[in-house]
Amino acid sequence: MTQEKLFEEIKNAVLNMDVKEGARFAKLSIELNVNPNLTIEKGFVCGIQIVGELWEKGEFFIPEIIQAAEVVHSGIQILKSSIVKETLNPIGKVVIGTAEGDIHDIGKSLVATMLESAGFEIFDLGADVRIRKFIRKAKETSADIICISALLTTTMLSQKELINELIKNKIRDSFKIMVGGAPVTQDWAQEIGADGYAPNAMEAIKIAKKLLLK
Ligand code: B1M
Repeated sequence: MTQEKLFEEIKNAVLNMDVKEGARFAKLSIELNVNPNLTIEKGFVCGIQIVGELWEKGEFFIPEIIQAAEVVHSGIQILKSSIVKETLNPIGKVVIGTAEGDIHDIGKSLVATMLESAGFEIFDLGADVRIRKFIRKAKETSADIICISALLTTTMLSQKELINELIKNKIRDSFKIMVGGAPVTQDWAQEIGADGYAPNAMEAIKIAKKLLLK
């Protein structure tokens, strides 16, 4: 099977909300030695983006999107095992989660997986995470970076609140803050005083490495 055909089958599995097929093709991707990052991006992520477009057109509904997201999650979980880690010893510690009130976790999980593959130790708090929980975990683990993802224009505000809370507690300089998520921009990151912004998971690796040097 060609790579293109494989990616097409994966997109179809996401569109058909077929977890079994998604898993089967993720395993096939490993057997065929296809770059797992490419399979995630051009197969699973492309699939969920199309689902998003169909939702906007009113052709998909929430339960179907949840099921399609499940296909993406399980595919990424399988492919994660074949993403080669760059180093054995952690190069830095990252606390990551999705902002409070936001249950979108695919992008956040992808960023976590990529950072882990780049050698970061990851403390993934999941989705809908309270600011207090981010701060508690970052203190407890002596994290270098706190990564906060937001997919909704409403929950983006939590990124600003996190920074304000760190300032209020006089610990702003203890951690670097990286923000991301579909509605987030470089301008927003600057406006709220974040240390870094990444538009996608690959870029998140570059930015996180840069932040370690600062
Ligand atoms: Co929702 N949803 N959703 N949704 N959903 C969006 C985000 C939306 C854009 C759809 C639309 O209207 N076109 C829209 C947001 C509008 C807005 O605020 N601007 C929306 C809405 C409105 C909602 C609800 C309010 C709908 C409702 O109930 N009426 C509701 C909110 C629930 C909540 O959170 N409280 C809701 C619910 C859901 C589902 C549960 C059904 C499901 C989520 C399932 C899950 O994640 N487990 C869902 C989904 C799947 C989507 C879409 C279709 C896909 C999101 C996704 O996973 N993309 C999305 C439409 C779209 O994006 N086209 C949509 C793939 C993912 C890999 O991309 O997350 O952008 P992304 O991550 C990228 C980058 O952004 C970046 O790297 C990632 C990889 O490259 N990145 C970071 C992400 N985090 C980062 C952090 C970083 C750095 C980079 O550093 C910290």
